[in-house]
Amino acid sequence: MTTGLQSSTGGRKRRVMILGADGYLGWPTGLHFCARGHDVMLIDNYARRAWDLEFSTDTLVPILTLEERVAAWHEISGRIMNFAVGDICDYHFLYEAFKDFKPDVIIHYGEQRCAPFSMVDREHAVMTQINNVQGTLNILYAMKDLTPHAHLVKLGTMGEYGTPNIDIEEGYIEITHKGRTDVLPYPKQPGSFYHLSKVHDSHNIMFCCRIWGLRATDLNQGVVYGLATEETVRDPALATRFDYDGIWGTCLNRYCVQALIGHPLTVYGRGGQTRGFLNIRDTLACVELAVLNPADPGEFRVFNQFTEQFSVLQLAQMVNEVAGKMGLKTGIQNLENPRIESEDHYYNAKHTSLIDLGLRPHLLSSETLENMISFISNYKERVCPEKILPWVKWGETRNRPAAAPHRIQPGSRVV
Ligand code: NAD
Ligand code: USQ
Repeated sequence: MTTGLQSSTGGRKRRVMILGADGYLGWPTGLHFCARGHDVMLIDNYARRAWDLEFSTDTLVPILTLEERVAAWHEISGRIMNFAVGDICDYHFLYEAFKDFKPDVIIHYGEQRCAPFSMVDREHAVMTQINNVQGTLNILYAMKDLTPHAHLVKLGTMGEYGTPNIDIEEGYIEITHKGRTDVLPYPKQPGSFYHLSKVHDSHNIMFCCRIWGLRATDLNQGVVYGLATEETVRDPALATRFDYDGIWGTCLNRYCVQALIGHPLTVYGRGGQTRGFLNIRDTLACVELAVLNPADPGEFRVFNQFTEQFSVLQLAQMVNEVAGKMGLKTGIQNLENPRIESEDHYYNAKHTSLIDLGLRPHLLSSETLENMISFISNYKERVCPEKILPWVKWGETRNRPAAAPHRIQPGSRVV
């Protein structure tokens, strides 16, 4: 609840710069912070919209440009957000944005975030790692040069850890080796060139905290689901993007769209792959908690940001059951797994730091799934069934574009 500036900003109004603000999570985060009285600056280069054009994918829920969304928000709420369209890999652009806005918090979502897209071929792997690593390095340099006391809140991923056969800790693990003990970064075994880019970022940020005294929180987030936040539901003009295709869509969001159109739910392999998941509302709450409780100067803090863990088969079973109750005929299909990953493994990841700071999770329930499916049913006619099956195969990524068998012309729609 926003009950006034003093309480809604946690006692201190922040100057919050959001990088990647045109994306699934960046846009609702901008609305969330602006609605709570903070000064907000949105930055994005629309890279994601360009990447969609490449294989003719599109958000299920239509979205306006940043300029139009910011104008709509102003009309609806009376509040103003600053925005700039530009590339964070362009240091001159980023430096000027930092100099003008002087953020005291930088929330960094602005990366190529998709594992299959990074595994299409050499070109996509290189692009992903250059975009992500260079962008983050530029932010670190801009912070050092212009805002050394600011707090970087960086979106990392649970996938940095992979699926080790021991409990996953929050960033660090105490190790005793040959009689000596130290607390060291938790070992990383990521599963795609995208996930690897996040590991490279973590190392670079940790190094800059150590040598320059910067402060940073790495939020190792699990897979996010849902699309309704307190602000996005206020008007269709405030909606955020929603991916469901075989490249960009994440599993639970995909299952809901598949259920809606009666497509068998696409479980890859045996479906024992277990991951951390969280509702999009909890992404916003976690990021806000990190912002209001900053890391200390020189500290590289790591939180595991998810609220529950499920196997992908368990999720499909839950969606199948809810869909059945809603009168939708779907079913579950175990597809040949396009990825190289364990399908049956131990998984127990710690995630208490954000709970200790006050997070009250929105846990997954039948009602959540029913609400999601009902909401997206407004856009059923925009679903392209040809886009659902995955086609990027980890074992076949090579030095030339992979075939895209389900490619169709931009703008085509199957009702
Ligand atoms: P998204 O693709 O919807 O949004 C990312 C945005 O960043 C896009 O709008 C894109 O145009 C922008 N961007 C990319 N490179 C840029 C650059 N060089 N300069 C300026 N803008 C740039 O992704 P999302 O789902 O909102 O994810 C946001 C962040 O959260 C990512 O870093 C992702 O790795 C992380 N994350 C996402 C999830 C999830 O389930 N969606 C889970 C864990 C972590
Ligand atoms: N999967 C299926 N069926 C599908 C889609 C996916 O079984 O239709 C499986 C995948 O094989 C994988 C798991 O579901 O085992 C998760 O895949 P995903 O596509 O839902 O998510 P992932 O590729 O891991 O990436 C997403 C976001 C990424 C974020 C990551 C968090 O795109 O930005 O970093 O979730 S995490 O998984 O914790 O690393």
